[in-house]
Amino acid sequence: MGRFRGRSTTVLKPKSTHQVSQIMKWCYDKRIGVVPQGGNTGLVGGSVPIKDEVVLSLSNMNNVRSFDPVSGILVADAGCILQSLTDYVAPYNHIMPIDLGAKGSCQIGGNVATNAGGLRLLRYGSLHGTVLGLEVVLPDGTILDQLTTLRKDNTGYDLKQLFIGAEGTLGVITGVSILTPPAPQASNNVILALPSFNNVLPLYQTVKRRLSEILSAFEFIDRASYDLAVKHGQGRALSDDEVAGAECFVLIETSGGRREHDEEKLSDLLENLLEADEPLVNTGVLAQSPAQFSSLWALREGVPEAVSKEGKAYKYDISVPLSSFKDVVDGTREHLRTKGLLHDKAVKHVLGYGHVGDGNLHLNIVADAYLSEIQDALEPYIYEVVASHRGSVSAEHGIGAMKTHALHYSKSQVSIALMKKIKEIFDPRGIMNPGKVLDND
Ligand code: 2HG
Ligand code: ZN
Repeated sequence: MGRFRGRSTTVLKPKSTHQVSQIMKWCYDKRIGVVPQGGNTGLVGGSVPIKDEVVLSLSNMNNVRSFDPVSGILVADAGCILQSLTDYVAPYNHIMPIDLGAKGSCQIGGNVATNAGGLRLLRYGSLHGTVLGLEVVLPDGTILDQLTTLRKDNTGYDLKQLFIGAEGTLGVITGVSILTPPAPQASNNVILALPSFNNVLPLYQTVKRRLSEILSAFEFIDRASYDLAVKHGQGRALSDDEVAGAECFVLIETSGGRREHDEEKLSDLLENLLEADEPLVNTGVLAQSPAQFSSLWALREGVPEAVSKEGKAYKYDISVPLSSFKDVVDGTREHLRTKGLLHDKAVKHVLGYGHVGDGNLHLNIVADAYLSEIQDALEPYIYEVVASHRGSVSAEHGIGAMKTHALHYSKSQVSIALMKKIKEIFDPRGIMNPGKVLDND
């Protein structure tokens, strides 16, 4: 993101849990701040030292420890790259329960530490459900071995949940045990062009009903996001004629057990949508080959990349009721316009896209440069809008360094006080990823 900077002089790259433990013990004794770092692909500055902390990179811990093809349980070092784990389990006909655009460089430990959501959450649920066990090095060097491979373990407090989404503020995740689902026998996708945002919700209802168990993703891309993705070469799904009159797009993926059955369901759906008296969609393009399947996904996954190529991005990753997605995006654009900030030298685009199925909207404001006027116009404006919907200021990217001041919009004072007590128990010297998630005060 290029938004967060510190003055770290040292990066340590341990090769074993024992070495991580020795490093943490040393830093604990000397009260040295430590920032655990995975693939460094986060969007909220969670893996960036903001003062003079030591960076503890997990990159050299990248071995699979075990895989059981019967249960699908994978145990891996935290530094394993997500794509390499996907490749590892593929010959056994399994997939990772998580998939995201950063798969080629993000690491499983970072995924778990940030409770990354991604594109498969609709189908496989969050990491709070699929992670079975963790190995964590605590700030004083103690190794907490909870690397169980049991599907069921109901013996008291489930401590591992505290580290999932703690963004490295309670300890360093060094190993992960995770349940991988069987690979679907058939996957397909379709992109639909919609004349109006108002059709997204009825479409979602129809699609859920008609595709039922084979629906695995339902992603939303507004027109501005689509145009930007195409402009920056992130795939071209539809012809000019097909996109004419489209206010937004929806990408649907199916994953099921029998190709003919799934394809029949998907083409029936498409036929039904296009032939309805008042069609919810203008047009739809069904992937006809694995290459087309990938290029439809590339269009959706490529939106953040297109945003980075276009300018400096202010990213808000929020949960609000589905019905308000468009109002939030349009409202932000209007707000910036009334502040006189919507022009070529300030804000160039306001985009909305994201995981409709999860109620998660990515609101990206693309500007020419990071400017304090823009920042002040966006915050607390956006957080107040989110709070008015009782939404979340971070649906999937986390709090990191970016949103510590905004935590209270989504968490009550009672919750924050308890979080601080938990932090104090695990990290009494405040050396674990200081200044992230919770304010230092
Ligand atoms: C996505 O869904 C990611 O593409 C990134 O969560 C979203 O960059 C963003 O705002
Ligand atoms: Zn996302």
